[in-house]
Amino acid sequence: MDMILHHYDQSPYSEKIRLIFGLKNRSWKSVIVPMVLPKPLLMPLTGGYRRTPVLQIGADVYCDTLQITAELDRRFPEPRVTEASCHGFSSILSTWAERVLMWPTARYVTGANRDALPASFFADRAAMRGHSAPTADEIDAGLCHQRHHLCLMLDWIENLLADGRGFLITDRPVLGDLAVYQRLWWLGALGGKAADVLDPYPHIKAWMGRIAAAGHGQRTEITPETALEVARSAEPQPLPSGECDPSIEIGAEVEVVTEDFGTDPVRGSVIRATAEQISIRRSDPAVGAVHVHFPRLGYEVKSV
Ligand SMILES: N[C@@H](CCC(=O)N[C@@H](CS)C(=O)NCC(=O)O)C(=O)O
Repeated sequence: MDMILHHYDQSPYSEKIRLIFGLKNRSWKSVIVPMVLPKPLLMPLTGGYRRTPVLQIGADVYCDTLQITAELDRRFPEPRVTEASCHGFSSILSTWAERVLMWPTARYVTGANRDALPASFFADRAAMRGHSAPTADEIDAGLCHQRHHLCLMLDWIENLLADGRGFLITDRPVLGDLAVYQRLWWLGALGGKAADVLDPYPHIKAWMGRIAAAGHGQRTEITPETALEVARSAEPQPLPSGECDPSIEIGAEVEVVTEDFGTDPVRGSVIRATAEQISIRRSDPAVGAVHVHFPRLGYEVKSV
């Protein structure tokens, strides 16, 4: 069954998944989603989850790049991105990249390129986090501070690579590399006005070139309507066996909610819960029954 990535080209988290398609040399279908709400042709699949990207395989919907990565490694184990032998450090680095390095990269790249973004971008992202939208003057005033913090962290990455290693953790790119990479790749995206921040970092630039060499696999565009039709005419696939988390009852009605922001809950009945993943069943007139899969890390499961 085809893999359908709901994404947009400028999305750094999506770039991580596009690179995993490249590393695994896979063919995939691309559906472009809007950068800001509303996303009426995505919601029937996810039930309210608005973040980017989302992977759809038939009537199975994978939310969050952690879950997408785990699923791609399960289906196509060679080469593994969540390599067991370095999973600890790789996960620590990935979590640091996407929860700490995340902020100065996001604020600097969007601030420096504010003219290249849709007019509603800052209001949309502020609302997603429960804030009011910053003014253009506030954005400009913060740029120097964000760049300074970003450079402190770039120094650490440059230092890691200065011993001549090819990749951050092992002899090939794994999850931790891809998570750091997606943050830094974004510096060159949008209008390109943040790209020069990498100029003093030759080791980082060379490492980024080695990762980019994976490419994106074979991509074909399809419409969002076609993706909905694919879900409607498919059945969710049987779930892999694994040790279940006894604290979550199968069949229970729950809401899965992101812990950070973009917190629209996704409601459904539990079909599988392990220490690392939760899958719920829900239905929507546009797609019929779908299984929606989330990682446990970063998500709360609430009984309703
Ligand atoms: N933890 C999520 C974070 C994804 C994320 O924050 N993506 C950004 C875009 S790169 C986003 O969702 N922005 C809001 C949107 O696209 O609606 C993941 O790993 O997939």
